[in-house]
Amino acid sequence: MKYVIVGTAGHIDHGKSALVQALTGTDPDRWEEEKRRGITIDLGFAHLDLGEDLRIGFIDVPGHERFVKNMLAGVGGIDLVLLVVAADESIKPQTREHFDICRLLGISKGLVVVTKSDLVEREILDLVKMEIQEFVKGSFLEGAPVVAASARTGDGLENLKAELRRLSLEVAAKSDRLPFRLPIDRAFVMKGFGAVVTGTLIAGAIERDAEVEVFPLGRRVRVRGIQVHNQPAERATAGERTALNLAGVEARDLARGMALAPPGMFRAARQIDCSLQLLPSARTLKNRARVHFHCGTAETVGEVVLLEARDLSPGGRAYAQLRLAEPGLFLPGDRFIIRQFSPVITIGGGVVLDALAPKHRAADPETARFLENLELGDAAARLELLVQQSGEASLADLVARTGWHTEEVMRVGRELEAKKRLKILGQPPAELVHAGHFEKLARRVLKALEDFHSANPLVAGMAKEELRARAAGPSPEAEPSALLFDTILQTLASEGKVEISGETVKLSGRGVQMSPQEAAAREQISGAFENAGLAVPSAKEVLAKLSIDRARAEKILQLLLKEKTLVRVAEDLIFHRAALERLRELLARQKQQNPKLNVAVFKELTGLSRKYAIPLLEYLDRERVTRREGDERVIL
Ligand SMILES: Nc1nc2c(ncn2[C@@H]2O[C@H](COP(=O)(O)OP(=O)(O)OP(=O)(O)O)[C@@H](O)[C@H]2O)c(=O)[nH]1
Ligand SMILES: [Mg+2]
Repeated sequence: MKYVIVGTAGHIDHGKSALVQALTGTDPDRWEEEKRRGITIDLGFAHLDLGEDLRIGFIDVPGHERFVKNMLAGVGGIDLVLLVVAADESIKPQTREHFDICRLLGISKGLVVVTKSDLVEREILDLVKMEIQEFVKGSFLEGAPVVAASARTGDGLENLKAELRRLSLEVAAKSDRLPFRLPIDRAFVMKGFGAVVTGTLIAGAIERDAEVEVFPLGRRVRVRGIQVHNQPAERATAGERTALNLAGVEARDLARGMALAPPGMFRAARQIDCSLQLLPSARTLKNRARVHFHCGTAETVGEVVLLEARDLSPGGRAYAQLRLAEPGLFLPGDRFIIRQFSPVITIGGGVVLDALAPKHRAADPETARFLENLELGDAAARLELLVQQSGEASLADLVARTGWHTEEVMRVGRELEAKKRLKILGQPPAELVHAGHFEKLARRVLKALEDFHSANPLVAGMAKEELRARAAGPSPEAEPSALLFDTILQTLASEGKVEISGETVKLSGRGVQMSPQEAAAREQISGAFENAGLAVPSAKEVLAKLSIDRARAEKILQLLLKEKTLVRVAEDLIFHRAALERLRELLARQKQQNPKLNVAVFKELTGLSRKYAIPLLEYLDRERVTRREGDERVIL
């Protein structure tokens, strides 16, 4: 069974609802107030089977200018528009406005019905048809059928059904390759079931018992039951009129304008980078103008930040950032409508290019160029632009920003990786890094090491964390992630450019560079401690005997400590490694005779005074050579 969604459009009282009722037998005007006033206020729904293989879901919209916002909540997901024009009135303001909206939303198929054909003479009917043909020239409806019909007499209805069937069979199936998304157009309580929401499923598929996230609430709820076009179902797919019974939420917490999507995948957005189109009938749009924003079933007010010029002329196009008063789930490719703040009329629309962009300032040509590339590029070009813009981006961020499944981001990412445009890091994949960014950081790392070695000839290398901070360049927030930084170091090491030992990194072949005088000092220091055995002199005494200045002497001492030739056991107690090793051997031998010893035995064994013995024993405890037990120690 193929499902197609048909939306009505047209001026108030032109017979939209009567036509839907004549076609389906269902009165789409559900409310008492609608029936009493004889006008449609909110969306109405009805179904029609045209053959065994085709079911049409009608969304009937109000024509009244005050309810265009309700119309906008219904028209977002439609496949076909039924533009209704009354034969006795022809084209009127909301005929134009609704038609503009359909064009701005990129609706690509439809037909025109001249209703109330029973009210006019043949010549008038022909005249109206001609007017309509003129009116739709150059639009998606040029050349579309213009069918005369009467809801009252039934005239023309069979012809209309035949045209509807023909066009419906031409409608391309909506892609279910994108993640599930349902903009909510109604939320209510159903007795015995609880919260129910309805909407046109605009992407993906949803199954019973699935968990979904409600945007912008951020709440997770379970799908307890599904109906597709009023029939119970296990699953709903893109393009279908869908009702979901939700567990874990009250109907009063849900409303039109919210949207459902897979949990944890997307983020509600407030700043929308877009390509904006102004209707020729609109007034010049000024930078920072306030507008009403309609996207999917959502509606809020927003401010337009124009990125190219200070204002946008009627009929013009521009890249812009919309700053919204309330957040919502909007993804690249979504079409939207803007209406003048006051008086409220439709003035334009556009397409979302990026809903997770940073704040832009007005008249920012670089951002405008970026958005142009984003708009015109294919999937690979768009993904590359997003990765390039942030240098490195987590897979999760890219999923939220593109609106694609993780697998799709990875598929396109691998294509780009094969072309050496980016690198995919992590196992499982966690990050995408632009090749240019990677190279820039690698160059910065090498430069930072070069600078470090020149400034610190007596230090073996640079601490990793310091190097990572230096790789960020002037802006600290640009510091590479640990994963990226490690990958850069590994790459440079495998290219033989750097050497990593523990937490220290140095350029290959670089490190400590000493003058002959410094090398001699180093020997002197090392020798002084080694010769002293365990009865070591203070560092101060050793350094005082050197012929080089105090600062350099101190650095050489640090170097010896760092490379562990010398070991600092206490504040002013430094030993040579060899002496400590001999001590360990001594204790190992002692253990054969008696694994226990006290301070007195230790002093006797080593010939040391208390001043050395106590810190050394504590050092041995720390090193787990000995373990203290009361006044004694056990040699381990
Ligand atoms: N004679 C005649 N009257 C019609 C026909 N279709 C609708 N009407 C009448 O026109 C009036 C308006 O019809 P609706 O179907 O409510 O018009 P609508 O376009 O749905 O109006 P809104 O939803 O408020 O925009 C009603 O009184 C209908 O009975 C028709 O084919 N012939
Ligand atoms: Mg109506």
